[in-house]
Amino acid sequence: MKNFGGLSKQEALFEKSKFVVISLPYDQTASYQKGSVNGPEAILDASYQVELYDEELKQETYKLGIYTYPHFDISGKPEEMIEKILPVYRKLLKETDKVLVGLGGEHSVSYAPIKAYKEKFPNLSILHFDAHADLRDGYEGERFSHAAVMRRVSELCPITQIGIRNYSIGEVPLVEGENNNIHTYLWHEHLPLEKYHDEIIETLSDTVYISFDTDGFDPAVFPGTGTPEPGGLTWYDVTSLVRKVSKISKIVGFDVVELMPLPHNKVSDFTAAKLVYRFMGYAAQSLKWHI
Ligand SMILES: [Mn+2]
Repeated sequence: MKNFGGLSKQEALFEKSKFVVISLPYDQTASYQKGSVNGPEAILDASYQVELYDEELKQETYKLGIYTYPHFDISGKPEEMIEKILPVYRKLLKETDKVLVGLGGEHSVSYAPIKAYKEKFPNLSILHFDAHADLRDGYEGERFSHAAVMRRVSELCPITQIGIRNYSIGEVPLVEGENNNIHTYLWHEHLPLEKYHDEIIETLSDTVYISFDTDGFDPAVFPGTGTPEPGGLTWYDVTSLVRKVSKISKIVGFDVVELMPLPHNKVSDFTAAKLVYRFMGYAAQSLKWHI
């Protein structure tokens, strides 16, 4: 198995690493195109091409150590998948202060990490990037479907959604603010996004977990995803917001999900890998980890 960033064994020792990259390959409930099960491996592959000097943060984040967790089986029904991920996250969070980085896989894999994080950080809030609200109470009979994942998460802690431009009529009351735990910033009603940065940050607590569904990006920016949706975020829409968040709140963990690698176009794989590395940099700065 590959180490994130192509780091040497020495640079990727568990004991010395501030980051743990955890592959969550799963696409059991995907409703349109499957393939996100191959997302984690494609991100690890592409991470070899990411320059280790971060040009925006002007730092070599990898010097904090990035450990790549060994592959473990998460196949089965969503409830089984959750029960397989939970003990891994719980143990790491209990025994270390490392930032855990989940690589999806479809979005349903985010539930278990967030549940474990919430147990450690009672004040946790979620910054959620996505084209889809994912607020259904269930989908095709499955309560833990990718299309219901943020509904389940909102039962654990407050969520703030960015990039949303697709939801069903049943989700309208939630999107429009019926539930105090759910703050939805509809993409087409909040442009340019910079105008809303301060308001968005106000909705977050001092301890933030980022769940990043890559279909939040404009598909012109990021075509490799199973459920593409026109419109959406650019690279700088994302980085400028998260950079600001990192100056105010602690970013304690994150996941990047729903990459569906395309056979002849690596832009999405590389963008996901670079996003993961950039988010590590923001997390490090927010936690005042000095390199
Ligand atoms: Mn989505």
